[in-house]
This record gives sequence, C-alpha cells and structure tokens, in this order.
Amino acid sequence: MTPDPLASIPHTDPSTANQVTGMWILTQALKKVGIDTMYGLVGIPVTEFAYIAQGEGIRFLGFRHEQQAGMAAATHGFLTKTPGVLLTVSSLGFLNGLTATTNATVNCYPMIQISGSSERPPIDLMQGTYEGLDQLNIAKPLVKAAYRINRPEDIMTGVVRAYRAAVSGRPGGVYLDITTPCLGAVMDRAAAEATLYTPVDTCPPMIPSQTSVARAMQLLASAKKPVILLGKGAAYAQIDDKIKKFVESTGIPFYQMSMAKGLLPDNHPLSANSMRSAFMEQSDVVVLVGARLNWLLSRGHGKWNPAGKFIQLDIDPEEIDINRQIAAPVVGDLESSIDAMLAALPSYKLSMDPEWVPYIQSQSKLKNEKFMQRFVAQTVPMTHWSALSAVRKVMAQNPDVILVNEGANTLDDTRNAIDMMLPRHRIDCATWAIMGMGMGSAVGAAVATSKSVVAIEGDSAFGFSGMDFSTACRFKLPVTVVIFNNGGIYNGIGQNLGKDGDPAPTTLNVNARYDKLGDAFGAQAYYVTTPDELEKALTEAIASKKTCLIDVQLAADSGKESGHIGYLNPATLFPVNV
Ligand code: ADP
Ligand code: TZD
Ligand code: MG
Repeated sequence: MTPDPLASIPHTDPSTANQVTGMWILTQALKKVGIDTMYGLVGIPVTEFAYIAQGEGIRFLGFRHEQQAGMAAATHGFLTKTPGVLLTVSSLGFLNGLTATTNATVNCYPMIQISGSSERPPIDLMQGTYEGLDQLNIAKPLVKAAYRINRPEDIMTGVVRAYRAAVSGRPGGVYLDITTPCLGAVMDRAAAEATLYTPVDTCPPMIPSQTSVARAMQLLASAKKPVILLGKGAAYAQIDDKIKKFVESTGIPFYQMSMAKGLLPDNHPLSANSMRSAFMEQSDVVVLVGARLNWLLSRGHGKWNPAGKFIQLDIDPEEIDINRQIAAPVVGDLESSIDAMLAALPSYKLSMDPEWVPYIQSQSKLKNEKFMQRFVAQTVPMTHWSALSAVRKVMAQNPDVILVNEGANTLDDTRNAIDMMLPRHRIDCATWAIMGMGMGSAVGAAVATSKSVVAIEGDSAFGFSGMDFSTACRFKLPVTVVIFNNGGIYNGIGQNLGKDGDPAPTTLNVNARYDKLGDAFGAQAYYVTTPDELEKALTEAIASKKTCLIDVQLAADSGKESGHIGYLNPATLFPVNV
C-alpha cells in the first residue's frame, strides 16, 4: 500500500467544536465588516489564514508580486467604496505591499493591508528573527492609520478600527499588523464568538455648515465665467445623478480630472474638457468638487486667473487653502454638500455671462475638430496616435468596458483620445503618476465589478507588473492588455552619451514580442502592426470575454520625453537624446 504523504502531517482543525485560532477569528471579523475578497501573496505566517478564509467563503486572489495585489485592493476600494484587502507576509512581502498601500493613501482609496509579522520579543531586541522587521513603525508615516493586533481577543477591534479608518473622512490606506503568535493563538469558541460584532455607521455623513453653503452659493451666484472641476473624489462618492443635476441645473461648464472622466459623458454639451487653458485664464469662480488643487492643477498658480475665486467641496478640512486661498470652502461629504447646494439653488439667481457657455461650446468644437486630425494619418509602423485611432473606435463601441491606463505618452495620449461615457470606468496611475499599477488594477477592476477591462500600457509601464498578467489568466478574468511597444521609456531612440555600447537609460526593446507572454500563460495573444489589425484584434478580444494580450508594434521614434509633463524635468545645458 502506498503511504499517504499527508498522513505524517498533524492536522489541526482550525475550527474544532470547542476551540478556534486567531486565524479563524480574523476570518470571521473580516466577514462581519463585509469583506468578501482578499488580494495577496502567501507564505509564513499567513498561508493557513488564507486557506481558512477561502474555506469560509472569502474570495482569495493570489498574485505574483505584493505590489500588484495591493494595486488590485486599492482599485477594488476606489470602485466599491469599501476597503480592498491586501494580505502579505512579513519583511519584504510587507514592504512590497506597502508601496501600494501608500499609493492608495495618496490617492484617497480605501484599503487595508493585513500583514503577518514575526513574534515581538526578538524583533524588539533586534536578535535576528525570521523575517523580523518592525513593520508597524515603518508603515505609520506612510499610511492613514496603522495598528497592531497582539491578542486574539483584540482581533475584532483591530479589524473594525482599520475598516473605519479606511472608509471614513478622507479614505486611505490602513496597515494592520498581526503577529504570528496571535494568528496561532487558541481561544474557546464561545469566548471568541462573543468578541465578534457588526459595527454600525462606519462612514457617517459629514454635513457641511449652513454658513459655508450660503457663502459658496453667494459666490457662485455672482460668477460671470464659472467652471466646475470634478475630481476622482467626486467619482468615488457614487452620487452620479446628483452631480449631473448640479451641473445641469446651474448650466455651468465642467472639466473632469483624469479619473473623473465619464462622471458626465465626455461629449456632454457643457463639457469644457478641451478648454483647460481658457477657463484657467478666464474663470472668475472655480468650483472644485472632490479635486485637489495640487500639481495636476498647477497648484492654483501658473495660468490660473490671479483674480479668480475658488469654492472647494471636500471632506478634509486640512485640504483647504493648501496652495491658494479658497474663498468658500464647503467641508463635508460630497453627497451632503451637493444636497445642500442643490437645496439652496432655487433661492439664488445666477448671473453667468450669457456669452460664456456659447464661447466654451464653439471653441470646444473647433479644438475637438483640430484634435481629430491627429487620427487621420494611419502611419505604419504605428505612432501612438495611429494606434489610438483604432482603440478609440473599439472603445466607443464598448462604453461599459473599464479602461486601465499607464505609461507616459501612452497615458497622456490615451487619456485625450478616448472619451469616457460612464462613471468610474477609467483607472490610471493617478496623483503620483507612478508606473506599476496596470495588472493589479486590471484584476481588481474585473473582480470588483465583474465587467470587462482593457489595460492600455506603455511597454515600460507593463514591465513593472507584467508577470501578474498571469494572475488575470489564472483567474480567467475578462481582461485585455494592450501594450504600446515603442521600445522604451518615452520612446526607443535614446542614444548612449558614453562609449560603452550599453542601451541608453530610456531604451528597452522595440523588437520584444510581448504576445509570447500571452502564449506562455494560455491567453489569447495577438501581434499587430497596423491600425486595422489592432481594431480587429481588440474587438475580438473584448467580445471573447477571455484574458487576452495584444502586442502593438509602434515605431521606435513615437513619443517624447515624459509625454505631456516634460517641463517637470530639470533642464540640461546640452541636448540629451530622448
Ligand atoms: P483628482 O486627482 O481627480 O483631482 P484628488 O485625488 O486630487 O482628485 O482629490 C480627491 C479629493 O476628494 C480629496 O481631496 C478627498 O479628500 C476628496 N474626497 C474623497 N472622497 C470624498 C467624499 N466622499 N466627499 C468629499 N470629498 C471627498
Ligand atoms: N518608476 C515609477 C515607479 N514610476 C514612474 N513614474 C517612473 C519610474 C518614471 N516613468 C514615468 O514617469 S513614465 C515611465 C517611467 C519609467 C514609462 C514611460 O514609458 P512607457 O510609455 O513605455 O510606459 P511611452 O508610451 O513609451 O511614453
Ligand atoms: Mg514606451
């Protein structure tokens, strides 16, 4: 008889009749707050916990790198208004994941990173224990909140605190450290069950003061050339109908920040999306709705009309006045603030210049017609624009597909080329403009919404997360990855200024066949060299609902340094070849 290979492994039932472990309690605590999905990468000391959680009905998506699991959790949080959960092992796994938790905090996405950590005594005495690292203290300055759970009876409290910190006020990333002894601690089942509860009112409304609403309405009513700026906070709030009503009942033109695109359709008659410079220079009153006056808006300086006044609707009082005086802050949650402003609207008479909207509309029309000329030349080898001429057609046919996007030229050109028609359908590298969110965000978006996803990736951007394409494949997600291969960071024609013959700092490989990666993981893969081939492949890929990869061959000289933000680079005294 063949010996049973598992027979010698002592089997400890995680939930025996009378006793349970910290791992079981953590599972139940997460279920109590409504967590049904975790993204992560296991090993000591969290493997058993992941098995137990999966067994208890929490979906577990195992990744190849923690950063991508974290990007998935962050995207899940942004799209669902509930924290995405990332599970990591100690030391490097924790640090790999922390990059995503930090990025989520910067972007105001709710997520919770749960990391197993080693036992405390040898860490505190720095005695060199297995994967020993003082994780809690490392996480603290980088996340919205950080807690450690040392005892099984505290697990529920730790989970509730993490949940509340992630979703209430300005959302963000939360770190929850749980020690190995605590995960393995045994408790009587009845005592453990007695610790479990469902918290109430986890994200209470924050009502703005009536004074602030009246001040804002008065300023709005006085505006001759107002504009409304919608940011990803407005998209996150999931009050799409109310935002639409606010825009349409005031009749004020609006501009949507990158991830707010689609909150109102990009082709809405009041869209000022192509009139950025004009309203910056001319608007006398600017209404910021869930958008920060950060570098993406020249921090309120540069082209902005120095005499313009700002109204800012935000949940975070500390966001007000950070770069420029905000004449009328409305601090509250967006739903309450927009409700209050809509309720007040009939009592005010707006005094918008009757020429303002027609001016925005006629100029937009001219600009849009000019912009469309970029798609006329169907150059082969393709440029970013000729590739996008194909992509925009297919995306227009599939408005309910979520678009994930990162790169430099690939990011900026795609953002401008592809109109979004539905809210929360564009996920990109956001406030920090980081690379390395693509595969994670694509997986998170597909899992959180059950919708199809198309990720448009620069060849460099894809490299940061490429191996997690295999995660989309393993979970059979309807994700199509489109790689714009121009052979480099910004382009593939950088020249080494030295004589060693190495590739230039920006040079990758314009002949790389990314489609072979698709073959390696059983995806449907395409290699395309013309806009027609790309249009056909992308149409077929989306329709298949399978995991697909399209390697798009661009010319190596397509793209310029840093896309649209080259001005942020320090100037050199002599030209460098990018
Ligand atoms: P964008 O990059 O699109 O301009 P930001 O991320 O800079 O957007 O700004 C989003 C803003 O929205 C943040 O200042 C955040 O505090 C705010 N915010 C997020 N959720 C809410 C909410 N529910 N109510 C009000 N403000 C919110
Ligand atoms: N590393 C990280 C984590 N984030 C970054 N933003 C960068 C490096 C610098 N960087 C950019 O800002 S864009 C970019 C890098 C490396 C890649 C641009 O190349 P691409 O796109 O192939 O993705 P294009 O189409 O060639 O411009
Ligand atoms: Mg590139």
